[in-house]
Amino acid sequence: MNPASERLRVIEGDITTLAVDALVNAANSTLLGGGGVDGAIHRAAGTRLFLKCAKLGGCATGNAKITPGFKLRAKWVIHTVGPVWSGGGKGEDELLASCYRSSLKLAREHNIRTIAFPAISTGVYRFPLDRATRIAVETCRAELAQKKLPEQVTFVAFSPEAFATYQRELSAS
Ligand code: AR6
Repeated sequence: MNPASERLRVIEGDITTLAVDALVNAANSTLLGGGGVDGAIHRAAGTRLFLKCAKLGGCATGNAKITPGFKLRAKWVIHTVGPVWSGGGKGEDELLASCYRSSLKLAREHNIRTIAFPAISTGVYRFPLDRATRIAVETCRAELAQKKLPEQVTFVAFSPEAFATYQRELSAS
């Protein structure tokens, strides 16, 4: 198996187009859709995703739930709910790390080999990008060092700035 560092990569683009086993969605606690990446995933997956999500009973911040990907190229969507940034004193860092850990745990339980994450909480939820990127990379790196699955984690940056931020963090030891 490759070392954990070789199993993490960043690309810039639209997560909904990727042919990975699972996409992670930055959802809200209702799981009933919204704007940003959540809206894009629901539009691309079709109404069956909404109907499936409506039966899940919501999701707590820091947790994750899984559905099929329906019309997406990805077989699965893992819906996780990031924290709303409110200054950093409300457990936001730990809740964000928990999103990554919970998503990777669900992925392992479904034998998912390849998974793509958006920059959870860094849009509407206003988590500072540098800080969120560090948590994303450190948390995934630590998980991959301990587990065989997923084999590869792709971080999907939606701007050149986010791409550069991930690259910087991925090249830091
Ligand atoms: N592909 C990849 N990344 C994207 C895409 C895309 N198609 N679209 C946006 N991003 P956000 P949050 C990036 O706001 O902050 C929703 O309404 C975006 O640039 O989607 O966790 C939910 O329903 C940003 O870096 O999610 C919740 O109510 C990142 O995805 C709330 O927003 C996350 O931005 C969740 O807020």
